[in-house]
Amino acid sequence: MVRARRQAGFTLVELMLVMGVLGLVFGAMGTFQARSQQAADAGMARAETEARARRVLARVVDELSGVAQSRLVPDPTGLFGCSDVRFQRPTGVADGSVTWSVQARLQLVADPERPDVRTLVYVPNTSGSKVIVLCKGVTPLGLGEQSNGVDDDGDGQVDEAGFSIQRVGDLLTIQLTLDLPDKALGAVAIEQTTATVLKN
Ligand SMILES: [Ca+2]
Ligand SMILES: [Ca+2]
Repeated sequence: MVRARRQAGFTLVELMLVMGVLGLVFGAMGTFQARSQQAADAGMARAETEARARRVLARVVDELSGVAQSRLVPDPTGLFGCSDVRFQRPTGVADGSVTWSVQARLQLVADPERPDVRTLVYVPNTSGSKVIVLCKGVTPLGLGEQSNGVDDDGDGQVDEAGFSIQRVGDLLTIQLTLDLPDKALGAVAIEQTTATVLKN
């Protein structure tokens, strides 16, 4: 008896199955690559925002360098912190007394292009008109904070703004919360904190 030889090649059904499997494999690979790229973009955006926040805080600390407690107005003590301070830096000594700079200011102002965030500005002379933008994208409230009269994030400040200064003793704690440039990436905001010591 002669056994019928199987015809070489694939049947149409086999080809369709193979194509279906390949489609699933390539689809999964595409999804994986897209998610990997999205995660990489989100990580990069976060790192850039954190670096920006650190640079701004370093500038703020630099501006507040040497400031005496009595030259910081209002005194940012208490539970609510402060996001608008005026201050004077020491400039030297004359006739045995410390001389002070003109009054400067750090404050949050509205951003006409983005009403959901604030802009942190430095005013070198409150009697002048010069205004230096330190950064945009400051959130109205600190990360994890809600406007409810409660310290939601447990940092010792109640309903603090995205830029907030608080004094405890001679230690000045400064917080900055920035909105990420692309909310589509998933994360919402990052917060950085630094501290500096006031002079007596
Ligand atoms: Ca808080
Ligand atoms: Ca709150």
